[in-house]
Amino acid sequence: MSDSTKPLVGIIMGSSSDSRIMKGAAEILDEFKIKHEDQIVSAHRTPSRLDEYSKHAEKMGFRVIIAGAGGAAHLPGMIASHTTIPVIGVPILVYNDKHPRKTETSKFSAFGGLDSLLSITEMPSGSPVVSVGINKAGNAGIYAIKILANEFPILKNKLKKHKSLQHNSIIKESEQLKKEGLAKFVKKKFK
Ligand code: RP5
Repeated sequence: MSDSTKPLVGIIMGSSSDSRIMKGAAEILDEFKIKHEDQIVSAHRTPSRLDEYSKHAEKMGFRVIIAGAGGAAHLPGMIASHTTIPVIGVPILVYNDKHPRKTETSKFSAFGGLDSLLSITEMPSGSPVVSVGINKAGNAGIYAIKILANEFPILKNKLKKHKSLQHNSIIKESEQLKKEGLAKFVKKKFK
């Protein structure tokens, strides 16, 4: 890539609670050796940072922003409304579990992440945000690489290799299943 010292992707999340999910995006970008900068930007706790971060992202020359948030999940949409950089939203299911008084019922969002998914995808006309599935930060990483591949053709080959590895691993599993039979395969694989 043209300048490997500069991050091409900005990863942001609403809270440290989201970091265990958002690391999925970082892992795939690392695998493809794509530099990213990671920050916490809370749309409701640090609202002034929305504008600041958007300006920072443009100054840094990020090509894509991956933004994860749980609950009302306004971070991806708010960032998208501040910048022309494409934003990929990651709706997050884990909710509030870093708080000391958490209970099993307060740990997860009341709507199982659907609240965040709808909040991200239902941005009003004129300020679009794309979204991956709930907690699918890795997919956001792959999608970001696909966007970058338009500019950096070397990534197209890497993505093709990634696809062929997926293909081969399924073929291998299928051969194992065929050889062992379903009952034995399940017992061994999911013990
Ligand atoms: C959202 O609220 C964050 O994105 C997070 O998913 C959720 C809970 O945050 P904490 O209260 O754990 O910081 O803004």
